[in-house]
Amino acid sequence: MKRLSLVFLILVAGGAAVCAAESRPNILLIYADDLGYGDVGCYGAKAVRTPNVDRLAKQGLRFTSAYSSSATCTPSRFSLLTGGYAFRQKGTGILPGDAALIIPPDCVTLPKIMKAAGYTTGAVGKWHLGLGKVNEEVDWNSDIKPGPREVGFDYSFIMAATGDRVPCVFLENQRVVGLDPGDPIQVSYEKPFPGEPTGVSERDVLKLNWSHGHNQAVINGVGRIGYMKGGASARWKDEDLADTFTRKGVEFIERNRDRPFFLYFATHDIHVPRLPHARFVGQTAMGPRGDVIVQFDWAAGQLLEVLERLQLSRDTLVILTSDNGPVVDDGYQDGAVARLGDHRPAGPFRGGKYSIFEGGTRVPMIVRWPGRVKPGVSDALISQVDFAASLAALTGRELRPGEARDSRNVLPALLGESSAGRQHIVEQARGLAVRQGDWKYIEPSPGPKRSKTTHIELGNDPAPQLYDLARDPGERRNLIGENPARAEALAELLSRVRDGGTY
Ligand code: NG6
Ligand code: CA
Repeated sequence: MKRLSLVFLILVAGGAAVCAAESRPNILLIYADDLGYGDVGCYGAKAVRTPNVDRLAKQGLRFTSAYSSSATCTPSRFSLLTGGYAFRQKGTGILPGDAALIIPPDCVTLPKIMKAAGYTTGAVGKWHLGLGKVNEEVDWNSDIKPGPREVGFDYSFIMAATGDRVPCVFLENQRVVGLDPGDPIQVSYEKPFPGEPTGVSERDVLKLNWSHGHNQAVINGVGRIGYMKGGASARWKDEDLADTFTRKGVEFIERNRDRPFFLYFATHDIHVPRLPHARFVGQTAMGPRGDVIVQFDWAAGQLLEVLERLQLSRDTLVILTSDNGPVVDDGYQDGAVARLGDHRPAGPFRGGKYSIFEGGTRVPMIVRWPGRVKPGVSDALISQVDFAASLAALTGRELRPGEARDSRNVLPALLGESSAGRQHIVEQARGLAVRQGDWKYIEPSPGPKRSKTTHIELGNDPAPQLYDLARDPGERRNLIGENPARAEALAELLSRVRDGGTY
C-alpha cells in the first residue's frame, strides 16, 4: 500500500513537473540589430551563409509577416518591452548615448511580466532605451540607475546605446565594467573635450573612415557619435563585441539552467560600425556587412548550442528577430554599397531602415519550441509589440486594463496553432502606416522621399498611399485613385488607433 501511494505520488509530481515545463518554458529572445528580411539564408539570401539561423527555421516556425513596431531601434525596443506603440510617447526616437531612461519605472513590462511568472530575467547586449533619471546628468563613474533593473531585468550586461555612440563601454548591472577610478569617464553630446581626438582631426588615420556623421570622439580608431573622455581601461574593442556578449549570454543560461529564465539577447550585429572579429573577416564576398551577418549567425549558434549542451532545447521557446530593416551605408565607408552585388537586404520589399515602406519594419522572425511548435512557415500578421501579451498568456499572467495596451495575445499564431495573428498593425517611421489584411495605407508625411545619406527610399509623400501587399509586395502601385473608400476606412482605423481609445 505504502509503495503504491509512493508510486502514485511520483506520478503526480512528475505530471506536475511536465505541466510546469510546458507552460513555463525558458524564453530566449535573440534580437538582431538592422538585420533585413532578405539577409539570412532561410529568407532567400544566397551571398551569405547562415547555417544556424537556417537550422532554427527548419526546426521551428518561420514568419513571413512579422513586424518590428518601428523602422528604427529605440521605438522598436520600447514597444517590444512595454507592449505599447512608441508613437504614443514623446521622446522615443533614436536616443543619444546619454539620454535618460524612457521606460517609466512604474510601467508594466515584458520582463516584469516574466518575473511575476517566476522567471529570472536577463538583458545582454544593446540597450538604447536610456539610463538614469530625466533631467539628471548620468555619472558614468558611479551606480547608474534607473536602468535595466528598474525595467524588470534581474541581470544586465549592456552597451548603453549603440555601437557607434559613446560611451563605448559595457555596463554590468549598474556599473561600468573595468573602470579605473583614476581615469573617470566624461560624456558630452554637445561639445568636444579640448585636446581629445575627433573624427575630423584624425580622419587620415582612422581604422574605419566615416561617410556621414560619426566624426566626433575617436574610440578604437573609429569615429563615433558624441564625445567621450577617460575610461581608457573600460573601452570596448569593436572586434570583440560579439564574443563578449555571446559569452555573457551563455553564462546567463548556464547560471540559470535550473529555473525558468527569460533572456533578452540583443546583439550589436549587424549595426555599424561593422568590425567583425578577425575569424569572420572575408567570410563573404560582401565585405564587412556580409561578414557581420556570419558573425551574428555564429552568436545565435552559440546560444542554441548551450541549450543543447544543457539539454534545455525542448524546454526553451526561442524567438529570433530584428529591431528594424536593413541599411547598407549607415555612415561608414566599409564597402557595403560597392560589394553588395545581387544581395537584396530587404528581400522583396521596398525601402529599408528608416522607411515606412515594408523594408523598414517587415523583419525575419523564427519561433522554435521543439515538441510544441510544429515546424513550418506562417503568414500570420504579428508585431513585436505583441510579445508582452502573448508571453503573459503563455505563463498565465493576466494583464490588467491599460497594461501593455497595444499588445495583443497572438500566442496561438506564435505557436503555430492558428494562422490568424493580429487584425491590423501600425508601422512607424517618420509617419505612420497601417496594414489590415493585405492592404496597407501610408498616411501623408512630409520629408524627403529618399535619404541623401543612406539612399534609402523613405516612403514619405505629401499624398496618401495605398498598396495591396498580396499582389504588390514591393509597393510600386499606389491604388488610392481606384480605392478611395478602402483608403478612407484605413485612415479612419489609423486615427482610431492613434487616438488611443479602445480599438
Ligand atoms: C543614425 C546614425 C546611424 C545609426 C542610427 C541609429 C548618423 C549619421 N547616423 O542617426 O548610424 O546609429 O542613428 O540606428 O549618425 S538604430 O538602429 O540604433 O536605430
Ligand atoms: Ca536597429
